[in-house]
Amino acid sequence: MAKDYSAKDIDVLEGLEPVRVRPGMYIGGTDLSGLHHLVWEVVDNAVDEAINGHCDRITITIRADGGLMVEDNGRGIPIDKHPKHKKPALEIILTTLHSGAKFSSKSYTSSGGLHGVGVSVVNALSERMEVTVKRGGALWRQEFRRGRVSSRLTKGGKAKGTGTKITFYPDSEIFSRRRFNSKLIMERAETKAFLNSGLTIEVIDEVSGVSKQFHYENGIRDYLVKLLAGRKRVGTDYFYHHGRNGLQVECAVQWTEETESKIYSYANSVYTADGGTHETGLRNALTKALRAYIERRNGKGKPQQITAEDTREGLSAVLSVFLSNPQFQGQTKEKLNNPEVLSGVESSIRTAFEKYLLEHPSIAESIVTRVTLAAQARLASRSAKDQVMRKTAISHRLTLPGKLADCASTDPSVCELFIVEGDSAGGSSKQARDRKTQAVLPIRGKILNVENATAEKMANNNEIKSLVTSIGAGMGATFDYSRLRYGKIIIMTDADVDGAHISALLLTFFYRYMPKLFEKGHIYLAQPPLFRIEFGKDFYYAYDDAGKERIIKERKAKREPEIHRYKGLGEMPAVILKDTTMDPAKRKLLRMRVADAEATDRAFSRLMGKDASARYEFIRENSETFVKSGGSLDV
Ligand code: 28F
Repeated sequence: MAKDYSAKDIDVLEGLEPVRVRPGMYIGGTDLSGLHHLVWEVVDNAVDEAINGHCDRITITIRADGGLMVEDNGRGIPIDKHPKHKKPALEIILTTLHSGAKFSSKSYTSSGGLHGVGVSVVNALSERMEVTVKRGGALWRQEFRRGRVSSRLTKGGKAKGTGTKITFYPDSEIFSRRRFNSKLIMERAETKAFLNSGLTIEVIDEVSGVSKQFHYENGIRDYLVKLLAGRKRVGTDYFYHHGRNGLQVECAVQWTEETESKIYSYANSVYTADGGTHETGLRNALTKALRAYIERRNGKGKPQQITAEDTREGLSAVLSVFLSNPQFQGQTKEKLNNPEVLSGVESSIRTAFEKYLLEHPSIAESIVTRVTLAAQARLASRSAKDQVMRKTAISHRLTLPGKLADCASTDPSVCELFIVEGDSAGGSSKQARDRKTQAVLPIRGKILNVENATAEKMANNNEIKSLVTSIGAGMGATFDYSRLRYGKIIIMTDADVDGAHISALLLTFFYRYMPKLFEKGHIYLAQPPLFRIEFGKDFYYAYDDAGKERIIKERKAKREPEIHRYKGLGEMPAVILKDTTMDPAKRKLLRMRVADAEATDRAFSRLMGKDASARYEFIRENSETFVKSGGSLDV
């Protein structure tokens, strides 16, 4: 039990000025939420007395005169004089920031809403605060204004029993709205009663005349029953555990037939909406205990692998931990961070739950059935998802144009589609490709001049249709970027005028009907070589006339080199096509970027009237050249 404190146990830190200067730093804000933080701070100090076993009744009164009163029947705040500061402990606690008991592992000091910034903050933000203490058979009283002493501690008449009563009036200079929300206060009071079984909390609202009393002998068990009212529960009863070994762990757990999962978790009776290490410990404990139980039941042979996900489905639980140094994370401080709590909670609950399952075989069976159902649903849905994916892929493949030589991988980030002109090119590129990641679609003849074709003419054009189906993302308004089947779409046409024309038409088509492919840089132009220049056994490739001249000049060869001009991809040996144009490690690609969509739009409209070579020049001007340096292109 906590040792008896007195004035000497207070470590005084600083005055209250900072609190009035920046109240938001201490109570989060000066709106109604901040106003109610004043209430929670005072209530939590009274609840602390209950947690430490000295109080079993708290009364909260919303006064008609705008004040808020909290009274407990604890030991009463000490009033003995501080040996150094020569002031009563009560005065020091009420007028200095962070004054309060040094942490001791035995007493669970409050970490209520403000995490124990202390009642002095409430005092600083109150026009008036009146504190009365019953202690040592006498009634003591002291008043404060905006955190400063306004009357000395006075000893009144005889007092029966002990306790603390605090009445405060929020400062109108700080809070523009000062109406207390009785529904909110009642809810919070009820939760405190659930979390501290045996504690009676009464809320009296003098404004509405309504008052309510909360008392739960079975604490969080009653809480769970209330939470599960009307829900289809699994098993005839819940699992309850209360363990104390330094860390105090209490939980009430029951599954429901529904899929949603809700854990109400608390640390030192503060709601941790974002969970934390205590919740993780609970989840681990339940999963591991159920796994152990199932393995024991099925025999080692067939461990039904259930996952945390399976135990989460339909899980409802109230988890309450008490520890002496709670660490809360994040801005809203609604997540418990203490690492040691995870293993503490897990071991405490796992042992108890394993025992519970063995001692309640029929309930255990209901839980195992429920969790196994979740596991089967998970496996089924996973395979269904795969099924759908596969089917889509298969069905998609079934509708893919016959002339598409598709690649094996279905991962768009590695797959490439080469659009080639004519069957001969198609042939050699199909040989040259890497079947795993490179698909080839031969486009026969000149596809429609899409620039001024009507939509239905487009839609009926076989070339367009096979192109759209192969790419897999639809076109125009129905274009769905997420269904793109290839990370790179590479136009590989002969380097002659015809090839340039086809390239221009394809680019126009993509620009008009799949603009996102341009925006995201998925469109490339392959760069097949025009010339192979041989100096004896040495050989070079040139991609245009200028390149050819440059190579010959540089070599200053004695003998004339042998120059071979490639008429078209179709008559280029597959191995050379691969080495010079398709192999990602050796090729060069022109990546099409729409630097300025508007200018490109105008240019395409203008170009579609011009001859192909002008178009081709435009294309080359509008592209980034990736000179292969061995690295892979980033897409
Ligand atoms: C209406 C709000 O604040 N109740 C409180 C106590 C009791 C003790 C205490 C509080 C002593 C030195 C910190 C009494 N006797 N209700 C309340 N009840 N604070 S606040 O002590 C404060 C410590 O520094 C108390 C023996 N030990 C503790």
